[in-house]
Amino acid sequence: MSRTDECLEVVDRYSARNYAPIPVVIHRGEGIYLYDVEGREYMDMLSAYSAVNQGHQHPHIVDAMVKQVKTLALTSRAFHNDKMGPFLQKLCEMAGFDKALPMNTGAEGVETAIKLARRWAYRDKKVPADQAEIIVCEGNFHGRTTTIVGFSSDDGAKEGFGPITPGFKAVSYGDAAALEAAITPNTAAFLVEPIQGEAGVVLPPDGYLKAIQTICKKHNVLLICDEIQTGLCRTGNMFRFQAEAVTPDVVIVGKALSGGLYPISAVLASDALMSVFDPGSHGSTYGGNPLASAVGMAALDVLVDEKLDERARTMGARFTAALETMASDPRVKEVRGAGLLIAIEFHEPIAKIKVKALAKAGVLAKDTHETTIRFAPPLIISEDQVDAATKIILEVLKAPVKVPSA
Ligand code: IF1
Repeated sequence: MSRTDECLEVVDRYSARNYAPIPVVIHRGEGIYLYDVEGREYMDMLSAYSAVNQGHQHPHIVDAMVKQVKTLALTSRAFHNDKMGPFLQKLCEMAGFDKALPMNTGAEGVETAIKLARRWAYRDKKVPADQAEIIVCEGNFHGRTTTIVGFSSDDGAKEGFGPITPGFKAVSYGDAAALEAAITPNTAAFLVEPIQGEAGVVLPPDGYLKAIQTICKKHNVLLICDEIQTGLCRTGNMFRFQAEAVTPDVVIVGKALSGGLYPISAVLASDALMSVFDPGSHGSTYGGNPLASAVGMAALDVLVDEKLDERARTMGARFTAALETMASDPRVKEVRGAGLLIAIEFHEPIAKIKVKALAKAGVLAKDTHETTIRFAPPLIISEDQVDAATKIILEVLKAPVKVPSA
């Protein structure tokens, strides 16, 4: 039995079946490369869903992590540690916000923003007790807690997990007029992804972010941007909202805040908004711990020092241009994206077959919604690596396939 088969067998035996990964077993990573247990090399075109924007095992972040882990990892928030303050200062200054609240996973960041919006609605907007509403978008993905899946439009993510947390309603994504029509005096916030990731890299129309900001301001509704996937240089700016010179009231970051080494998320807001949290109202055993703070600091350094926003723009343009040479293929519906968050959509449900063929050819990418393949390599990717990856991708995508009958 191969090493791969042995690994798959033990996972099959002991792991809950809440995923169906492609049957590749990764053992080691470096930069844009992953190596499986057989020693085969792959180019990573997923970056752990944009958590690894800085590349696997980035030496600067690994060094910071190793140094800190030998000194101090966790105190809880019952005591101060000497690393959290400087980390949050750096994050706030980079993002242009007064204050940050550190958590661990993206979903916890989203939950934090929801709690912030509700408290603000009761304290400042004077919404009657327990009547606050938050507007979300159809096709959203914000995580997997019971509250968050309750307002998902994906049946697979929510089915059987009721009763659903009340206080959310969904409007069509990219439709500013629909948002305005849904706002009531009890609306606390609009929670939105600047680009929808899970939905298949769905870009709203130009001017949408600006329009929703204007509408939110007009109606005294908080604009909460979930930048967990789009932020931290992935789409060619430090944050996607900068593409339309918008300033949200609340921003949620996660994933690449650690360069993939550790779960770190944070919510950013003004002093006034963040003041809704008083001692005892929110927290987490691990949030803001010194190990996370040292890793987060180093991860932010790399984004800035290596100008990964610029890199995402130039390499993204090169990658997209290569994929667009397939635009004339009748099976291709669209190539779209921003920076290095790119998708190719087919008219036919061939994404899964193609993703498996790509893995065989040494390129790891992820299908979504049967017809779409996402490409999101680490932002440190070089020109030569873009060319090598897109050469393989084009060869694999152009090959004819038998479409599975439904
Ligand atoms: C999984 C998708 C990506 C996110 C946004 C919050 C979270 C995520 C915009 C929650 C997480 C992940 C989680 C991962 C799959 C993945 C994903 F396909 F499901 F949508 F990236 F595209 N907001 N996205 O994208 O963050 O709690 O996971 O740290 O397997 O669930 P988390």
